Amino acid sequence: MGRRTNLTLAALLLAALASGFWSFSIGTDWLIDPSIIHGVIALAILVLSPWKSVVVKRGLARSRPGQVWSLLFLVVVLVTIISGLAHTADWARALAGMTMMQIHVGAAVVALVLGIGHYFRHPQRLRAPDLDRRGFLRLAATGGLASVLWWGWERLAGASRRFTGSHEVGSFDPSGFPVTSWINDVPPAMAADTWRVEVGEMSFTLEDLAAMSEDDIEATIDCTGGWHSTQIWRGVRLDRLVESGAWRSVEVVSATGYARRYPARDLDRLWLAVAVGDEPLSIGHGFPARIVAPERRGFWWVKWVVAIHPAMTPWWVQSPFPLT
Ligand code: HEM
Ligand code: HEM
Ligand SMILES: Nc1nc2c(c(=O)[nH]1)N[C@H]1C(S)=C(S)[C@@H](COP(=O)(O)O)O[C@H]1N2
Ligand SMILES: [Mo]
Repeated sequence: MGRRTNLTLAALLLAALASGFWSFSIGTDWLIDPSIIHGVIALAILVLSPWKSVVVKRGLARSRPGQVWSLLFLVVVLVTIISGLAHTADWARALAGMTMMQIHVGAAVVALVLGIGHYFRHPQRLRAPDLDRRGFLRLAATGGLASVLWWGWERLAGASRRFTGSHEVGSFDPSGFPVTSWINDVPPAMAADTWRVEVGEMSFTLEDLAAMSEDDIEATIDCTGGWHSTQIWRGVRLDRLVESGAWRSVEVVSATGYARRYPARDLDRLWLAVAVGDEPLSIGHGFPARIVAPERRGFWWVKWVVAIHPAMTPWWVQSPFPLT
């Protein structure tokens, strides 16, 4: 009995991690929201807690070395679940200088490490009868209960969110949305008159870009930190800036070294923006120029752009999430 509970928990934890990163990576609305799948999987862990608590009591009854780690694991899993629920209910956007989402993902990654240790201290094997009819009925009941819990939580606490799970802030107010970095980039101050952006063999000044800007783009920036904001941006579409060629991708590089690579076929859906809501970009929001990438999550919206390199490299030759 306990073995089956433990194995189901192992599967749920891995599925929660996978669906969490999945919902982090999407920028377009799909038929099924990964954030819903993620929520149901996560709540299924709670559904199993009465059974798991029997295992825990039995384990703790025989004192063994290393149990402190199991208890730490328990605490970290609880922090992960509670911070997830707190994000959904919008209890607090930030705690101790971190957003609720940062706490959530940070705790989930620590839980993965502790969980691997826990598994190797308590290895469990799948046996053929686990996959019989009763096993499936049990799984279905767990999934059903978790779905009902998810639905109830959504009605009770779920503040209105985008399909990514993000909350709206300061739309159409160019100073109303947060200045955010992926990890620890500090806004670099750049002089408007000496700044240049290198695009392949060419180079443009801020004045050039302002003169070439013809598009007003209404687009939603949706940070994986858990907020989104819709603004009117102005800039130059990248397919008008980049010399045409048989490129496979373009890499956009920031003054800080932060960079992302996009498929060349997306150049007509990406802008180098110099203004938001009729005002120049503030330093924090990417002055002199930043990428506006509708349908892509915030980490694609490279700020403080200094170079755009067309290349023959496929766009996916990069880490799925930035590393700096
Ligand atoms: C041990 C792994 C994890 C557990 C147990 C877990 C648990 C939870 C829970 C309980 C919620 C609230 C669900 C709801 O209100 O419907 C949630 C929401 C969320 N989690 Fe996780 N999580 C885990 C890992 C991750 C990871 C690795 C990421 C991202 C990389 C992530 C991203 C999110 C997001 C974006 C939401 C908001 C979804 C929404 O509001 O609809 N989670 N998580
Ligand atoms: C939500 C995830 C989990 C939490 C919070 C958790 C927590 C705990 C705690 C606090 C104990 C008691 C202390 C100890 O004996 O080490 C324990 C025992 C145990 N856990 Fe976990 N665990 C989880 C998932 C798993 C998984 C995925 C497995 C294996 C696949 C597993 C296998 C075991 C076993 C075999 C015991 C010992 C039972 C006994 O000695 O009778 N647990 N767990
Ligand atoms: N150079 C650089 N660009 C960056 C980042 C960064 O850390 N460095 N963070 C990205 C992330 S994660 C987001 S959500 C947006 C935030 O843009 P904002 O500060 O204008 O809200 O910028 C993106 N562009
Ligand atoms: Mo972000």
